[in-house]
Amino acid sequence: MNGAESLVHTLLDGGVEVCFTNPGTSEMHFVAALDRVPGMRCVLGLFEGVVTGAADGYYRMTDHPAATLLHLGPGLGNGLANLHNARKARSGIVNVVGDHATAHLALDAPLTSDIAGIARPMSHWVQRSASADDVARDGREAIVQARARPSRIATLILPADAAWSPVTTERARLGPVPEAAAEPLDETPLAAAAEALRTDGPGTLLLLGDRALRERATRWAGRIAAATGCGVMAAFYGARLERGAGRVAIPRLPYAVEPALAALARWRRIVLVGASDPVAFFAYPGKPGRLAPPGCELLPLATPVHDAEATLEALADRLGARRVAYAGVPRASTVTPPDDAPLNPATLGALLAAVMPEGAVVVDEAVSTGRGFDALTAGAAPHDWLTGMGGSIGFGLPAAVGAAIGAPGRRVIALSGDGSAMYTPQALWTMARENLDVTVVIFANHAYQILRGEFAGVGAGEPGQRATDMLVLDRPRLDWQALARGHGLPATRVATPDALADALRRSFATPGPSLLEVVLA
Ligand SMILES: Cc1ncc(C[n+]2csc(CCOP(=O)(O)OP(=O)(O)O)c2C)c(N)n1
Repeated sequence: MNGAESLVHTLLDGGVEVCFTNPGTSEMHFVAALDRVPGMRCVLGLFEGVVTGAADGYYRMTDHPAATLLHLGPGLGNGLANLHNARKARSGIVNVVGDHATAHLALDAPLTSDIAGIARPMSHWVQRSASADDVARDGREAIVQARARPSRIATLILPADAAWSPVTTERARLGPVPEAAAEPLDETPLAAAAEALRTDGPGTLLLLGDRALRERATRWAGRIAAATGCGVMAAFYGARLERGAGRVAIPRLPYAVEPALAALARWRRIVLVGASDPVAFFAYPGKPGRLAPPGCELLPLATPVHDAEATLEALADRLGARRVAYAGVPRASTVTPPDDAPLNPATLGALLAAVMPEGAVVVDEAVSTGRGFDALTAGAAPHDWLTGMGGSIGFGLPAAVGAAIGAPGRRVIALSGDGSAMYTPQALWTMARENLDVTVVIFANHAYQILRGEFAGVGAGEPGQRATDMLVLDRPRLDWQALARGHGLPATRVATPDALADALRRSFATPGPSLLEVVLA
């Protein structure tokens, strides 16, 4: 057995069963090992941002890390933006990054670079295997890191000679990696949260993030709210929010500063469960960075090291709310907007809520078009909602690839601005190659629309011609039908509600991927 085969065995033994890859010469022995060691699902991405974003989407749906295979420093560098998003989402990933054979490093060949230096800002753990004999130990530690609680990004640098040399010890395989346990809950914050809710429920907000956004946790939050009159909200970004008709209403904190301030203005205290002190995305002249009102008390109850569901259950118990009934969100109308209605964020949200199939996984990179979707889709058939946690666009299409692989049998709906989709359009090819059940909806407004608002918001005034040219995507217009077909996907262009509803329903009923271009301007 060589080092590469030892690593593939180690990954499989550790429960890492999917590898998103974009290899080069230094990774050829790892690629060969994928042939010789059965069991790994290997998925090729044609750009490293697809590979890392897919690993994020896969983790979000499975709570299990995938591996990535990346080509030295430049390959890893191409994947960093989506590793940043994955890190913010607390998605566990094992990156395997090939490197030159150790003796070759001294020659400073063209692809030589500081791989560990490139890896470190987006990795919690970085290790270079010194020899084939070390690969199993290092690989196992990478998996332990990726399966920690909260999960971590582990980057294992695999020199070509460590991959191709035979393993000379007995330690080529090290066996399974146990599931990391949550940290036990502290009594003091639990008692403080219970006391606050008991004495001033209507002045208290439960702000949920991380795993507190899963349905079972939200049910406890719903019971606590029903018993105490407290509010329940989700942080603006959530790795996976399980929501929809019949489930507890969990409105998301708005993105923009003024509506976010307004949403939080009335609370005297905020109990944080998997969420952190809410802050604005950016600084704006004259606006606060922290969103909680002055004087509002913050009560941190559980962080991602804790079990959010057990925390909320314990809190419900203290409040005598174990058996309290809560009202689920009523089912949204299944009637789509009339065909003569304009396609705008309001009609698009209502239409989506009307036709979304039960069990759908929505990957939301709809940016300005999707701003109102939260309220409008709250009563859609039960579904999961994934957002790009790190604010780095180009997350949506790759994450949809990983989500579809992690949740087979469920329809993935990737909602994307046209600007965002152009960062990682190669994901479309992987959807076609793997025949993934993904419906890609491109909101073609031919602009970086959100930045037009941000331009004014930061006090930059009115954009002139040169500034405007940096914010619009005209000259030429992108042809999404041609782009989709070029990547192997059937595509439709729609400009009216009926056409969109028909195209969505057809796509949901047809196995495999398709792309709908929604013409908004
Ligand atoms: C990696 C990265 N580069 C640039 C940005 C800045 N940025 C934020 S939104 C945006 C434009 C999004 O355009 P689009 O997806 O078409 O959505 P729209 O704003 O038109 O709704 C840009 C460039 C970013 N967030 N991440």
